[in-house]
Amino acid sequence: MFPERGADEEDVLEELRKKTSEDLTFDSGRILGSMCTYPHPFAVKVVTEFIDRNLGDPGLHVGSRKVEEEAIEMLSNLLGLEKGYGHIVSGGTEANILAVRAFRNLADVEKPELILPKSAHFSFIKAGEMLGVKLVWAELNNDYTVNVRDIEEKITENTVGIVGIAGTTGLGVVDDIPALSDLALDYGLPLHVDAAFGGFVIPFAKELGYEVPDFDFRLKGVKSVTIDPHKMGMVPIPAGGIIFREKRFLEAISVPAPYLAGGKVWQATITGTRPGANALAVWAMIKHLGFEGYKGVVKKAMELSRWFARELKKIPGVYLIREPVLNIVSFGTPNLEEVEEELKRRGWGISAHRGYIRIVMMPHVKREHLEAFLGDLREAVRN
Ligand code: 0PR
Repeated sequence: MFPERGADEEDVLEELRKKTSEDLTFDSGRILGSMCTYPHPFAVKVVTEFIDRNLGDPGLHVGSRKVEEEAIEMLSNLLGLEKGYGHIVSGGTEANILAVRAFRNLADVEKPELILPKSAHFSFIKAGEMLGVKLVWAELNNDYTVNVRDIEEKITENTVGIVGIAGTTGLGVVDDIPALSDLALDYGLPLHVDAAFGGFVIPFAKELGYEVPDFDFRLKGVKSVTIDPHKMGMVPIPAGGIIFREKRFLEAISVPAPYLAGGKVWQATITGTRPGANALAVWAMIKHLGFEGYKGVVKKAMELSRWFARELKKIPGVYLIREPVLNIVSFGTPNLEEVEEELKRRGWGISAHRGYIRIVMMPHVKREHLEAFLGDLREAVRN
């Protein structure tokens, strides 16, 4: 019911705290299956200070628009491109939708089709439905990377683009993007790389000596990349990223918004009014942590994931779905559903996929949390 009269802030807050007390929080260490984390305190500070900025009307917030452009430029650099074109958006879903939209609009095909791995995130289902693009699902290899030959066989005159994934949602697997890039170039098709998760992991993991395939704009067939600062970038939700290699992709999805303060304004994003504060926080976090700072975050996460994978293997009956590539470890157990139920009953925030449990070593996940989890897992499996 809409209240007739207002209440004191303290009373309202108290009620809110009570209502949300059932939520799991990141700082409790119980959330092990999420790709989000407690945002970096500096990013929170930035969002608070600039909370009123609206990038939907860049003519009003001219400075913020420039900062967004600089954030896109820095992300492009991280991904091997001197200058890219894109936006800080609401998340990986919007970023993926924008990429599919650009590919479709540029292709001029009556019955557009997009070829994507069976491991692709469900955001592509939304994209396909909204954009009238038929999704053609490609098979996976035994190691859960996409089968490049199957993608090639599925190319038709209606194909508007190909998708590869750098850090799959379930297993953190990185597809053979170099091979996909070659294929895309051979057929004159654009390749979109969904690095929503991996974008803030792979560049640093590579530098640390982990063997991960190339995945970014250094490969000429890659025309767009999704990279989400609200995952491993530690920026508050919402902060996704979409970057295109060339301006024409962005232009293909831009619509005029002629009455806005900036005069001749074009909008490419799905959202109109959209948070400037989060884009500023992306910029600020990159400036604050730098490559070395993020490398340190990724180092801890990667080491923890390797340790956790080794520990899991010591539990009778528990098996890895595959050796981890990034900081995601997924495993199966006997009586999986019962084990999942028991772990959830014991207060663990895990992500139960079909056939396995996914643990994501986000910055809030510490070794002591995982040790406690392993103890509970051992008991849950035994029962
Ligand atoms: N692409 C990939 C590869 C993803 O893993 C995700 C989200 C997306 C795109 C879409 O990103 P947005 O959710 O930002 O639109 N992957 C996570 C997942 O499905 C999202 C998530 C995050 C789920 C936190 C749960 C959670 O607690 O696992």
